[in-house]
Order: sequence, then structure tokens, then C-alpha cells
Amino acid sequence: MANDTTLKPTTRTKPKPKVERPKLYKVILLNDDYTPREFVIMVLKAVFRMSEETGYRVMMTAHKLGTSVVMVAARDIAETKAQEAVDLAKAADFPLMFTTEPEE
Ligand code: TYC
Repeated sequence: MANDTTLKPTTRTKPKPKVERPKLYKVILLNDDYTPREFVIMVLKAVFRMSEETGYRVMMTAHKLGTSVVMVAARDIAETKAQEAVDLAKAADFPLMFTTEPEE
């Protein structure tokens, strides 16, 4: 005789969400020894629409700690903004770098 407890379906306590929330990505500013502080602030204002004061704070955070989070956005927006910022730096011959990484 079959043991009917083996046929009991497993139950989920938490239903699987039907729509996944898209991951958000951080744009990260990296410090370097060559790019002038004023140029970093100019890029933050031009590409990320920051005020002078916010740009100064974000620049100084990277300058002192090595990195600073500039914005959090959907992957395509984060990557496009980071690329625009790196392109401005390249055009001016500065080694300024921005990277992107997924949030936790
Ligand atoms: N460290 C640079 C200097 O002393 C300034 C700087 C700050 C560069 C932040 C990059 O992400 C940066 N001129």
C-alpha cells in the first residue's frame, strides 16, 4: 500500500512574484591623482545635474575615500551617464573614471 504522505504537494508560504523588480545600478566616481577638482565638479554638474555644493561634496568624498556614489538608476540610465562622464574626461585628456555596479 502506497504511503499517501509522500504525495502531499509542497506549499509555498510566500507566493512567487509574477513581476520581477528590475535591479538598480550605482554610478560610482573613482578618485585619481591627476584630474583637477574643478573639472570633476564640472562633469558632475553637466552630466548628473548636480548643484555646485552637491558636486563639491561628491567630489571630496571620492577624493578622501577613493570612491563616491553619484546616482542610483535603472541599468541603461546608469551606464549611459557613466559613459557620458568618461567621454567628457577623455576629450579633456583626464583619467577620470566612473563605473557602474548593481545594488546588493
Ligand atoms: N584627487 C584629485 C586631485 O587631487 C581630484 C579628484 C577628486 C579626482 C575626485 C577624481 O573622483 C575624483 N586633483
